[in-house]
Order: sequence, then structure tokens, then C-alpha cells
Amino acid sequence: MLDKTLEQISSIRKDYINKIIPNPSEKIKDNSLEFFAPSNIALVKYWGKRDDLLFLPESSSISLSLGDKGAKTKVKIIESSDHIIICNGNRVYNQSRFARPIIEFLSLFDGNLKKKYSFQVETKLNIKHSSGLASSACGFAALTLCLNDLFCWELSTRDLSLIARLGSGSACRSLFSGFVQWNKGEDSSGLDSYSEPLNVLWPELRWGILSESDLGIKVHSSRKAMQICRKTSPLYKYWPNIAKEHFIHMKQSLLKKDFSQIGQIMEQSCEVMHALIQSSSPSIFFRKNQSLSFIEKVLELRSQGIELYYTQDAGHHIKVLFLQRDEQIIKSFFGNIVEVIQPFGKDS
Ligand code: 2P0
Repeated sequence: MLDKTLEQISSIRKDYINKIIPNPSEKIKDNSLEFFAPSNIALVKYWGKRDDLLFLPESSSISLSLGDKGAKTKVKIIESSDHIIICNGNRVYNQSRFARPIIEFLSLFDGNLKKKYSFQVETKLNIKHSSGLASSACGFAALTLCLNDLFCWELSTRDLSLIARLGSGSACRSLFSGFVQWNKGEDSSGLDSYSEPLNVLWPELRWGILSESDLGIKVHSSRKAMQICRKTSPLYKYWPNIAKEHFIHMKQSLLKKDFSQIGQIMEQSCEVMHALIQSSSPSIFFRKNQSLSFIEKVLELRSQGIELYYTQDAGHHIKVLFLQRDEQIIKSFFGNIVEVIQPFGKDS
């Protein structure tokens, strides 16, 4: 990627988009409707790209969405030389870490030499950003749904997942609710690296988000951490095969609804990923003291016969997966540090 100019990078990405939308409609709306996309937590992690330009992952991954936690977004075309990014009612500085990737993504759709558009993107998040709760994934998925509406593309969700991926890899999994698999794909075109829902409905499942004090936003972005890790960790060479095994076993366990297997594979995928991250040079730690003490509590409760399993992403939050039957015990054990979320909706 470093050997390419910004123009070359943009041109490769725009060529890719042209393959998905070969004949864009001339119709453009002034405003998109508002779209919601759920956040998603990976049970089998995505960590590292084989192609940084087209966001092609080294391995396939599987996620479970976070129910009604995510992003609601609206987009409009504005008469301005700059894009305007608004998050939770506040304008965000265009050079900020939050806005820069959004502006980079929008530049793929801002017209041609004859006509350039500026966009106003207004997002409401009901989760914290930059702390490992996949706010960029739901944000880019909701933004992609808005652009599909604004430009009247009428694309399938599978094709939209090919587009959302260029905002943030894991965004392609946020176009669906429930269990989702993101296929790594084999083709260098990137057109076979899409996501799709898994036909497993499991209303008794619960996510618990464990958080005690606000530890602020993470130091490294996932993107940067992935690049450093892939380049410098002596363990990274083992990742594609380990992740492939996790993916195959997770799919089998989901189809059988084998909760113990699902939990164990989820923890392994998480632990292997953090081992890679920590063995990077320089070393990177997303795991804080608070995260470790929560993991110890999860293990303590499990040793008492309560089945709950943890995972952690590129941020300090610990997420636990459990079944409705244990909800009261888990709530009284963790008290107000746990927020319980129903991935398959409130009525489940
Ligand atoms: C995942 N994560 O599977 C993994 C596990 C974090 C840890 O996908 O560079 O924001 O934009 O593709 O998608 C977070 O990384 O990174 C992520 P980019 P992304 O959920």
C-alpha cells in the first residue's frame, strides 16, 4: 500500500466499486431515509488483511449482532466544499480519527471531475465508540444502506456487504442481524469476499457487556494494530490455519446449537488473537487490568457451574455470552457492571 499514491489507491477502489455498480442510475435523492445497522461481535475473529486496499481478510469470520445496539444514520447532499460529519448531535472535526475513515469512504462516491458532491452524514450511536464495541462496523453498514437509498442503486444486501467492507472490514457483517459469516474469498478482485446471514435463530442467547469505569478510547486503531501485528508477530503465520479451523468448528457447533462448543471456540479465537497482538513488536495491549479482572470473574462463575463465555475485541470491554436461563444469576453476580443485550430482539 505504501508503494502507491493516494490517486492510485483511490482509482483501484473506484474500479472495484464500478464492478459492483456498473450502470449507476442517474437518479439521486436529496436525502436518504434513516437506516439502522446493528453492531456485531465476532465469535470467530477477523484479524489481518491479505489485501489492505480492498480490505480482503486472511480468514473467514463469524459474528453475532448486538440486537438494537448500533448506528442510525441519515445522509444528504449539501452545497459545501467539505463533508460534514455529525455524531450524536455534535459536529466532528474532519481530521479526527472518527471522521477521517468516513471521509475516505465517502470520497469513493463523491462524483467525478464534472460534478463533485459533499455529504452531510448524521449518525446516532447507542454504544460507545473506539472502545471495542464495533461502532465503526455498524456506522459504515448504516452509511452504506443510506448511500444505496440516496443513489438509488437498489443493490442486494450481499452486494452492499462488498461495499461496506471498504469502510471497515467488519462492517460487512453489520448488514445483517443475528449470526453472520464473512467469507474471506479467494479471488484477487475481492468480489467473493462478502457476508451472509446464517440460518440459526436462537432467541434464548444473551450478550452481557461488562464495563465498570470509563477507560477512554483505545490507543491503537484496530486497523493499525492489525497491520503491525501481521508484519511483526512471529506467531502470525499460524493464524490463517487456526482461524480456518475455528470457523469450520464454529459453523458445525452453531448448526447443532452446541452452546458449550460455541463458547469454547469463541474464547480460543479471542485468546489466540490477543496472543498475536501482544507478540507484535512493539507489543500492543488492548487488555487492561479491568478486562483481566472481569475474565477472572467469568472463570470463577463458570467454575460454579454457570455456563458463560467471554470474548474481547480491540478495546478493553469484555463481552459474555450466556443463555436466558442464567440471566438472573449473572445479573446478580455482576451487579450494575453488566448490561444485558438480546441479540434476537427484545421480544425474544
Ligand atoms: C472482528 N475486529 O472480527 C475483529 C476482532 C477487532 C478484533 O474487525 O481495518 O474496524 O476497518 O477492517 O473492521 C475491528 O476491525 O478493521 C475488527 P478495518 P475493523 O470483529
